[in-house]
Amino acid sequence: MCVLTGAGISAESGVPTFRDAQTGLWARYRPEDLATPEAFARDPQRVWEWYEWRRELVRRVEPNAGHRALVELAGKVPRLTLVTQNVDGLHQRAGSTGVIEYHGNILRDRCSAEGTLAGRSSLSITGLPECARCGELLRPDVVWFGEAIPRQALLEADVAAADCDVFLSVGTASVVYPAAGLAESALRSGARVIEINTESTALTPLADIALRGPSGDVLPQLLQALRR
Ligand code: BV8
Repeated sequence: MCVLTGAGISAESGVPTFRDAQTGLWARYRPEDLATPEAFARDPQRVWEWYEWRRELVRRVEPNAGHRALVELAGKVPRLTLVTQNVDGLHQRAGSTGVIEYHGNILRDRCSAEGTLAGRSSLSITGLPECARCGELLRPDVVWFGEAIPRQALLEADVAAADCDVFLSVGTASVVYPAAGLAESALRSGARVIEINTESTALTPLADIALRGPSGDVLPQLLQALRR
């Protein structure tokens, strides 16, 4: 089994999805305009403000029944590979292991020049975090639009999608590539594709089964059915 999750699985934990109108302060910004290397080069302060706001929010929330159901599901099938587009780390906090963080993790910093992970260092005069080794700005360890997926994650997810018997897509609009291509790859390899989403998406017409509802309800129900 290969599972791909998106922002929808964290929605019931209180993490706004990308397609929701961003609440409050960020209502006027589009993620596509902030989550890019160009935005960071142009205005690192504003990009860091957005990520700090999201980090604080992620630190305050808890995994929900959907995250926990995937932990239990992993014990019920011969092999389950969990690929997430989310950067909130909630799958790991729920107990999932071997999580493929396709778009990185918002709670980690990395040096914008060396690419290496960095502990939080001294803040520069502008209040922005700098690399203790080279003095360049730190950035969140996430994949921005226009940036490549980390090689290891790309390869492992490709193999899991091509090899699986069942591909489960949970809480994603299936708009962002190459993540959205994983379900198509599974279909081409003859896998059954199941989608769990509160709405229909670009994947719905291609899926063998589309379960309509919040993942915090549907995933536990799916598990219940497996227990019989
Ligand atoms: C790449 C990390 C090439 C950062 C993210 C034109 C110009 C430029 C680029 C492109 C272009 N056209 C295509 C591209 C490629 C681009 C792309 O796909 N753009 C889209 C907008 C068309 N992709 C990229 O740029 C990727 N890189 O292509 O690089 C390359 C190759 C080699 C060398 C160099 C370069 C990188 C994309 C990664 C971007 N980073 N996140 C951060 O988080 O800050 S993307 C981010 O948005 C998320 O990670 C996620 O992937 C995406 C949001 O999507 P979803 O997760 O689906 O969430 P969304 O809000 O959209 O939907 C929520 C869903 O949940 C909905 O369907 C809703 O109905 C449902 N839902 C809600 N509540 C529930 C629920 N479901 C169940 N239960 C509920 N309770």
